[in-house]
Amino acid sequence: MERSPLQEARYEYAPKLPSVLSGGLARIAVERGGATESIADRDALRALFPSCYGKPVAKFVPGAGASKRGAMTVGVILSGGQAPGGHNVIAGLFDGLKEGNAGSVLLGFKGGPGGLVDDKAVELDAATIAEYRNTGGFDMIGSGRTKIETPEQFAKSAATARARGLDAVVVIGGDDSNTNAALLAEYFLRENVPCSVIGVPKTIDGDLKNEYIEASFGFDTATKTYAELIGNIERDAASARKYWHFIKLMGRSASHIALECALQCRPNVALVSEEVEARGQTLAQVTETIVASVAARAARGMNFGVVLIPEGLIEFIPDFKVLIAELNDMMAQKGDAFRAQKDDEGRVGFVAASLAGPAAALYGSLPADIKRQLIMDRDPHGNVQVSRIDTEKLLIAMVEKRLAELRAEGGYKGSFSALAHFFGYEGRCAFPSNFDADYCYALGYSGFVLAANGLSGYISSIRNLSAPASDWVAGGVPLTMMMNLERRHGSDKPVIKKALVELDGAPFKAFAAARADWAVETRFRFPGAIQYYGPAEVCDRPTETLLLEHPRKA
Ligand code: FBP
Repeated sequence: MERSPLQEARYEYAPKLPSVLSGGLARIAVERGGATESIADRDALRALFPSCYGKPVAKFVPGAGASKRGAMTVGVILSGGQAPGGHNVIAGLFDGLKEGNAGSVLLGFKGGPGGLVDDKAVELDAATIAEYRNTGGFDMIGSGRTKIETPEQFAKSAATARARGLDAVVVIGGDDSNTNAALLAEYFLRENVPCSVIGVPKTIDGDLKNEYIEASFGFDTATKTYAELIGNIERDAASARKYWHFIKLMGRSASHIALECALQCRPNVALVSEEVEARGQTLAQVTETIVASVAARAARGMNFGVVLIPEGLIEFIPDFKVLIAELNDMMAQKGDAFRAQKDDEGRVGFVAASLAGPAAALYGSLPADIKRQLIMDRDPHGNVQVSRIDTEKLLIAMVEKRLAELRAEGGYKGSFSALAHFFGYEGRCAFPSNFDADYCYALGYSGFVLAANGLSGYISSIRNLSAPASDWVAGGVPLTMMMNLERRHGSDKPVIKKALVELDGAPFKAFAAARADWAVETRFRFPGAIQYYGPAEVCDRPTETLLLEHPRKA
């Protein structure tokens, strides 16, 4: 494949490391805190994770490294959706390993967790790693969404670890994948498989965060990519003055991406699913929020604007939530009959006939495309594939209908011409921003230090991220600390708690304080393209979300 000039240039980029990690393995000591607890359901989790529960938080500090120095064999897995920086996690892990002992080996399990189960691995050597440094994508080894859950899958994973002589396996993934990592760590300890399991927080969605994980990697680059596109569209809208752009933004569940893009671009309307849920808003009420802005701007002669819509919105609208839950149950219970239908029309008819009450009425009222999209296959974790539901088009249709009513009543005299966009896949494989390139490299390097110290059931953690990289704090956090029990497929399962947008958090409050003005005036802000070279305040600036949640110390 021919390389672009930027790709060539990015090979030369040397990621910045926290100073504690830059002196080499021999100078990194591990400071351990006290026993830890999970965020909830402590007794149940203690019982489910007898070997891993309660381990201390680990912090890397300068000192005499107590790390294992023999040659190690480490496996790495990319799990779930692509996120910019994944290759740098692997590069950081590789460099740490080789620095620890030149004879160490890094194996890449191909195609996600399934690669471990089925023992499909490739050795990652220096030449391979060099080819992918500071580049986007997960194509070095591929990714997958296989969930390791059956006893057979666990046993096969253990067999792979034994056969390959793995000292550690590093799972780069989101909340579901890191939950899997915790289960695997527990299983390996119980079965005396001498292999550490270390997680790395990945997801553009930004919903794997807590006190110790300030951000998941990929969020920075993905939101900057979307914000560039939104800013460009805003400028086009303000120039042409004739279109309303409805932009759906990826983020399966949480609205962090939409909120971050709103803070960067100041659109006229940005919906936040968590707020819609908290207020118990119906689809009609959500529509009204948009209509109010369209009508107010039209009255000022501005028949243009920009609306941001989080991908997961409909799952947060209470009546849709009920409908989706009923659809999930129905598709699980009557799966054979459902799948026996010969085409989409048959499946939609079957579903419509199986539903009752308000869920049936809502389903019946939806446009044909949305009906079909709601019953597409779930992902292996049971999630509705919200990226494939055209919420932006549904909202355009709803707004058009409502504006027609208002016009008939004499309350609206503008013109409304809407265009639909969906930004998701465009941002997942961008060249990682300097922030993500540095952060990911540090996460990978830390993952190695955790493994070299024989720690298992930990997630690599880099904190103090709003400070310059040299001041970042590195270490590891026990995965069980982030867990609680949640109802999945009819039973209580231990899972890492997803971080949704907090309505009393600083990012939402900053947005809420400004949005009434943005809804009526044109306050667009144009972030421009990600800059890889130039002044640090332009090139290394983290997200608005991170800066609001973790203000820089003066
Ligand atoms: P992860 O949570 O695995 O990082 O994936 C996030 C995501 O990009 C969501 O934003 C999106 O809904 C989903 O993946 C799309 O999945 P797919 O790549 O399978 O279409």
